[in-house]
Formats: sequence, C-alpha cells, structure tokens
Amino acid sequence: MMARALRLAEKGAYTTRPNPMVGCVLTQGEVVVGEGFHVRAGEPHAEVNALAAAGGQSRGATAYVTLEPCAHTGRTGPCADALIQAGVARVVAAMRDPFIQVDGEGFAKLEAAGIRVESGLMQSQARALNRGWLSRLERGRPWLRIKLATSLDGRSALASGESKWISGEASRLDVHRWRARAGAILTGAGTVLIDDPSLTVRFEDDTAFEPPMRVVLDPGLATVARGRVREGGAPTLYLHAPDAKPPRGMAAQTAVAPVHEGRFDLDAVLRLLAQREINEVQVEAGATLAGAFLAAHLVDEILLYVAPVLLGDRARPLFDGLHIDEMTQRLNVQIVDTRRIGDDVRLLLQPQAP
Ligand code: AOF
Ligand code: ZN
Repeated sequence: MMARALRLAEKGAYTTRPNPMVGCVLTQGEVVVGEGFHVRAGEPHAEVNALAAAGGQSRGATAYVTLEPCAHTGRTGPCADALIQAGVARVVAAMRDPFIQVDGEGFAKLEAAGIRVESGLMQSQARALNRGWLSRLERGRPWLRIKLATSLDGRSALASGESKWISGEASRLDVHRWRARAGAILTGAGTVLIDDPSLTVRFEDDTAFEPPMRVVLDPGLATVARGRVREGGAPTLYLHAPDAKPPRGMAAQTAVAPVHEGRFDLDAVLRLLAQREINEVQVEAGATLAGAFLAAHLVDEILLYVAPVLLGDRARPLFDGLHIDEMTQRLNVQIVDTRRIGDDVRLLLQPQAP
C-alpha cells in the first residue's frame, strides 16, 4: 500500500513545486477505498483528495501516507483534522514532515484524537522521492544535479567550444524529463554566448508541468540583452556581481550574488535559490561551471550521457579546474543507475563525500 502511495505521489513530480510530492491510499482491510496525490501547491493535499475519493468509506479506514499529515493551515487546511473528521482509524506514514509548522505536530494531533499512528514504513524511498524539498528544508540549499554529455574519451566540447551534438536525439529528449523535475535550470554566461540554449521544457506529449525558472550566472550582465534563455514561457533570473548594474526595467529579473576574486560564491548562489523556494537545480553549463561546482563539493548528482564518439585530445574536458596529482586526491563517484538511451549510455552518478 505504501509503494502504491509512493507511485501516486510521483505523479506530481512536474507540478507540486515548491511543495513536496505526497501520495495517500485509504484501505478497509485489503481493499483500497480511495487514493489521491498532491498535484499543485495551493490545491488540496494528498489526504484530502483520497478522502474525497473514498466518500463515506473512510470511517474506520487505514490511511497510508508518504509524508506526515500536516497540522498547519497554509495554502490549505490541516490534513490531520480532515483525517480525524472523516473517522480514519489508523495512519501509517513513511516519514515525519520536517517543515517547521508540522514537524511531529500532525502525528500528535492524530494521536490525541485516538488514531493509531505509525511512521517509517519505506522511509528511505520517501526521502529519495523528495530529496530536493528535503535538501532545501534540511540543508538550506537545493539538491544539485549536473547534466553533461560526454564523448567516450571524456570530452565535453571541441576546443572551439562547439558541442552540438555529442549525445543523440533520444538523450536530448530524455533531458527534458529531468529539467521538468527541477525548480531551476542553471547555466553560465559562457554557455549563453556559445550554445545559446533556450533551457525550456519541451515534451512531445501533453504532460502537464510547471516551467522551471532559468538562472544565468552572469557577473557583468553581459548576456541580458541576448540569448534564447529570455524567450519562451519560463521566467529567467540573472545573478550578477555587486558592481554590475541591471539595465532599466530589469530589476525583477536580476539579483546580486556574492563574488570572491572574480568567481561566484556557489554555495551562496544555492542558498539564494533555496530562499526563492527552489528545491532542485539542474546545471546545464560548460566545463568551467561544472568543474567549479564539483570542486566546491556542491554536486549531489551527475546525469551523464555517454555518446559512442571520440573527440580527441584537443577537445575540452568534462570538468575544468580539478587539479589532481595524487591518487589520494581523486574524486570517487557512485554509479546509481545505468541505462541505454538510443545509441548512448546514461549514467546517474553521485559524488562521494571527500
Ligand atoms: C500533507 N499532505 O499532500 C502535502 C503536505 O503550501 P501548503 O499550505 O500546501 O503547505 C505546504 C506544506 O505542507 C509543505 O511544505 C509540507 O510541509 C506539507 N505538505 N502535507 O499532509 C500533502 N503536500
Ligand atoms: Zn496537508
């Protein structure tokens, strides 16, 4: 039942931001009498949708929820109260909600009303599902994924900077699914000037999604007047150095980020995005920014498309600025998933703590 609730929750992957994905299954014995998931911030929570689906059958039911039912009135009313009013007998949650306004209060409310409460069933899966939201709440910065395409010999672009295309069409379509999960797609001014990407989500079907914000790290605001990142139905935010002055009328699309010795303080950049309720960031940039994030140990996940081509030794590496002279300094990554995508191989990697 909890696995079913988790699958339901994931249906909100492209729409719940900045809220977490949550699923709920209501049962009477072995029979599912109602189920629901949280679709969009501001709309009803998972439990309320499941209760509505169960109608009169929720009295005496067990509720399987992927997150502790909320106790607060935010954009919607408290789910704990809704479960109590519906006469639910037992609540099984996958995890406690660390959100400051809930944080155990939901469980306490339910227990005070005589409802049996258990928590922790499939907890690691529930945490993995909302890793971005948890990262923002618990670490004060978003979950960071770097998307890269590489040749077999580990090159990301020709010496000229040209990189269209290394990975195949199937891989480039796959990227859109990952973009849609992120609250922000982050790139650098260099990529805007050389590749001119639009960084929007384009699906071939009519899957609903919230367009992720595009973020350009542009110390001197050199790219604000050009580039396809300004087009399309998604907002764009330019982060710039304190001494750059945003052009007239662009104050809302720009923000200052700290710069030390000519380089952005990337940790501060991520904190700034967390303050704007970004749970998950997907970096799509060149070797300089990718290398800087990696060297700063800020990368949680690398989405790597390996194409069956060789670009030779004049081409650019995957990561710039990683200076490793001894084996003890090397960076280890864990392979979390491998998959064939068209003619390419997709690797999902997690850098190991130093
Ligand atoms: C639940 N069930 O389905 C969800 C919960 O903005 P609001 O008012 O919708 O509140 C968002 C907070 O509520 C969110 O940060 C998280 O703590 C909780 N989300 N809780 O019981 C749900 N989506
Ligand atoms: Zn709720």
